[in-house]
Amino acid sequence: MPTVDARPHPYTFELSTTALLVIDMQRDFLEPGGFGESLGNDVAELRRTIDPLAALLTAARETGLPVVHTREGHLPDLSDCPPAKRARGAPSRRIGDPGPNGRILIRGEYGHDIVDELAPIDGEPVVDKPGKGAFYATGLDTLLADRGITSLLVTGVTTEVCVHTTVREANDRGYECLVLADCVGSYFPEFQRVGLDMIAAQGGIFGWVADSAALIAALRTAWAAPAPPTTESSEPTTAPTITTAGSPGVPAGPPAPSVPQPC
Ligand code: TIU
Repeated sequence: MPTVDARPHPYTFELSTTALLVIDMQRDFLEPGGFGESLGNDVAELRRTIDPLAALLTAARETGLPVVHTREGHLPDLSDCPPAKRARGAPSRRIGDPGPNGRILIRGEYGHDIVDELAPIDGEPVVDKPGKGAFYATGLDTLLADRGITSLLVTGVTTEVCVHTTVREANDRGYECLVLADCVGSYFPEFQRVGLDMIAAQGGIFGWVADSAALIAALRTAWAAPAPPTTESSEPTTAPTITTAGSPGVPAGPPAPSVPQPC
């Protein structure tokens, strides 16, 4: 089983019961002219998450780890948007207003979709959610249960809003969560630091925190090829490989046995 150097202590998980969760990596939060900027935020604060998350996505896909994406947004008629959510604050553009990337935070608009660098590939579910938490008013819990997933590798934006809400929801539902510090981002550096501290404090009250490099290293170790055969056989392996940016791939080993881990 992979073990990741994490805080408050190492995180051990089963490959067969773990998924990578990518929360709300949408243009509306990461690019100018969207919801995040309309709230007065500097979107550049979030964009540093894109490269490490792209590398982690590559590793997850090559190891066969399930990947689930989420998007925050609302129906075009705003029937799933609480009036209080739309009315709050003094944004330059409110939810549903027209912007350079289409209507703000509305499903189907260009700004609502995931940034090109992290675009879902065939077979990866995309969960549309009207709230901050990914479990609220979605089928995420059922989707994960159907796949036997009990452990979540959590990434996305923003750390203190949708990531935190989702980790708290997941924790109450019995999921183990490892949050990847360099793959989650906040518009506020102090919220990034404190948000991560709050997850790992008190013995991991909500979960664990690690860097993506540690996770990728653990995945590579878990999937490393078994020792070469001592016979004369020199059959080339056809196993998939795990690669990280700038490093060669390593042959993958067999998947871990499918033993559900306790919640
Ligand atoms: N405003 C803010 O920090 N975040 C959100 O509104 N949504 C998510 O975090 N996805």
